[in-house]
Amino acid sequence: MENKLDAFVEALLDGNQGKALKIVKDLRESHSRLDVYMQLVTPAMYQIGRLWEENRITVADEHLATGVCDFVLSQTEYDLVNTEKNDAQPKAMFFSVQDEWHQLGIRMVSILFKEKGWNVRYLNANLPLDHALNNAKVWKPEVIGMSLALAHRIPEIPDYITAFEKLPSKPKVLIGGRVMSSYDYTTLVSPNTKVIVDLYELDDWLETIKKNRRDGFDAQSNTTSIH
Ligand code: B12
Repeated sequence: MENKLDAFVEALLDGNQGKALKIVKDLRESHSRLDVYMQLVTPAMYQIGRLWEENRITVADEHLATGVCDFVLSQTEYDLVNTEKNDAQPKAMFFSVQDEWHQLGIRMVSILFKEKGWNVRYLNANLPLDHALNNAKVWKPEVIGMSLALAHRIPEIPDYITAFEKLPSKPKVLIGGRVMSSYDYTTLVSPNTKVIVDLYELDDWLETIKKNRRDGFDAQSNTTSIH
C-alpha cells in the first residue's frame, strides 16, 4: 500500500476525486478498511499537514485535499449504509469537541464502528458539550467517542468526561485524536474513560467487546462487556 501513498497524496492535492477513489477502491479489493485508513488515508493527510507546515502547499490546496479525502471516506462507508436499524445493535455517538474542526479521524472511527455492526450517530466537528450531552441523554449510546487534534483543548476534556460519566446510562467514553497519540494521557482519565491512540488499538478493543457480547453479556445491564 505504501507505494500508492504518493499517488494518493497527488490525487488529493489535484482535487482528483476519480483518481483518489480508484486508488482506494483497488486497494479495498485486497485490504481491510482499517488498513486503508491506517496505511493510506492517515499518512496521506499527515503528509499534507507537513507540506502545509513547510509552506509548500497553500491553505486552499489543503482545503481541496481535505474535501477529496472526505469524499473518499464517504465512498468507503457506502456499502455499510442501510435503512434498517435494529434494537439489538449497540449504539455509539461520535463528535469532535467544541472549536475543534478536525474531523476526518473521528469520521473513520465512526465508520469502523458501523462496520462492526454498531448503530452509529456521527455528530461531526465542533460540538459544544451541552449539545453532546443532550443527545446522549435522549439517545443513550453505550459508547461516546470524541476527538481532539490540538493540545490546547486538553484542559476542556475533564468537563466532557465528568458530564458523560454522570449520565444514568453509564456510557463508555473514548477519547482519541492526533494529540492523544503524541503524548501519554492515559493516567489523566478515570476508569470509565479510555484513551485510544490509533485505529489498531480501537479495533482490538472492538473485538473484545464483540466477544463479550457473543459470550452473553448485555451491554446495557452488565458493564463488564464494555467497561
Ligand atoms: C486537514 C487539516 C485541517 C482542516 C480540518 C478539516 C476537517 N474537515 O477535518 C482545517 C483547515 C479546518 C484545519 C484547521 C486548523 N489546523 Co489543521 N490540519 C489538518 C491536517 C492537514 C490533516 C488533519 C487530518 O485529517 N488528519 C488525518 C486524521 C486521520 O488523523 P487524526 O485526526 O490524527 O486521526 C487519527 C487518530 O488520531 C485517530 N483518532 C482521531 N480521533 C479519534 C477519536 C477516537 C475516539 C479514537 C478512538 C481515535 C481517533 O484515528 C485517526 C485515524 O488514524 C493536519 C495534519 C495532521 N498531522 O493531521 C493539520 C494540523 C492538525 N492542523 C494544525 C493547525 C495548526 C490548524 C489550525 C490551528 C490552523 C490555523 N492557524 O487556523 C486550525 C485549527 C482549526 C480548529 N479550530 O480546529 C496543525 C496542528 C499543530 C499542533 N502543534 O497542534 C497540524 C498538525 C498541521 C501542521 N503540521 O502544522 N486543519
